[in-house]
Amino acid sequence: MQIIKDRILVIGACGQIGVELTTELRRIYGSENVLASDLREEHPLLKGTGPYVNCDVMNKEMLHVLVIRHNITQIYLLAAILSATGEKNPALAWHINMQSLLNVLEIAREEKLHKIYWPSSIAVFGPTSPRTNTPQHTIIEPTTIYGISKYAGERWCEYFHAHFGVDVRSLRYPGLISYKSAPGGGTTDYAVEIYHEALRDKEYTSFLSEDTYLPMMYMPDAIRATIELMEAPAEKISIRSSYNLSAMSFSPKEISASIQKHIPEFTIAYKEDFRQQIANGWPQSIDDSQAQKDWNWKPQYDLDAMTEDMLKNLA
Ligand code: VAH
Repeated sequence: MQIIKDRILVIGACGQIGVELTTELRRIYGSENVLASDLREEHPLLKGTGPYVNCDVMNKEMLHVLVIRHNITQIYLLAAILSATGEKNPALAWHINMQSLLNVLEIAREEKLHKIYWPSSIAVFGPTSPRTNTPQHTIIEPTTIYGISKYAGERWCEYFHAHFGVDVRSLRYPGLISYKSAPGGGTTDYAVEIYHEALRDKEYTSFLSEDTYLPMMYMPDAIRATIELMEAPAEKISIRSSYNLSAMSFSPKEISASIQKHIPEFTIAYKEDFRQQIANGWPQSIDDSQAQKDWNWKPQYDLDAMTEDMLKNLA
């Protein structure tokens, strides 16, 4: 039997997740088997590490030609407008977040692609969802356009799997923290900015109040979770909308205390902006027992381990 080598297309490869996921996929599958793409020009950390093309995921015909020409068997769709940016242009956020997914799901169906990955977010939950240990199945009434588009996208993923057998898999990422690439206009971006400014200015003004608890995860854990989900046998996957995923929860006050263990003179101030309202509607912690059960999910980084690694790599 001829083993078909997986050939992966990463859409949104220059974003906060895309840069690190593309690098890890190239390490696992071989650089020549992972085609990175984005609207933007190639991220410096990707230059010279494998094939790159400009791709507008909103142009379905062009994307379809790209998939056929490069014998693509898997697509990771990471392009999206995030929560804070989305609230500034709801119609555009809805259009981009939904049409990009529908374009990819249709092509996956037509070309019988092997697997699709599409990220959802804890932003699908709203103020009427239980706020602590938010379950996999519960009341879901998102109040941001980003959350609405991610929830609608989850329903489309489940539909394409049930009706057309598309093997699409998804994770409800918490806020993700990384040092390699900038975050993309989210409400949890404070948890990345704070490390940069702690090192540069020894101070940071948080746009979320000191006791705003949010589910968070260090990028290495998020990348590993994505790969472990995608490599799990199909029969282990019981959730075809999107899996709850969790590692830790912390507040601006707690992350500051963690930083002060390394930079004692660091100080934080608070000046809430419109993103406080978004954060108030999100869970404070997530129950990811279904991911633990189905494909043995287990995080490795807690707040202090993340802080140590972030400050070491940013310094
Ligand atoms: C955002 N970073 O803030 C994203 C994420 C849970 C937050 O979805 O919009």
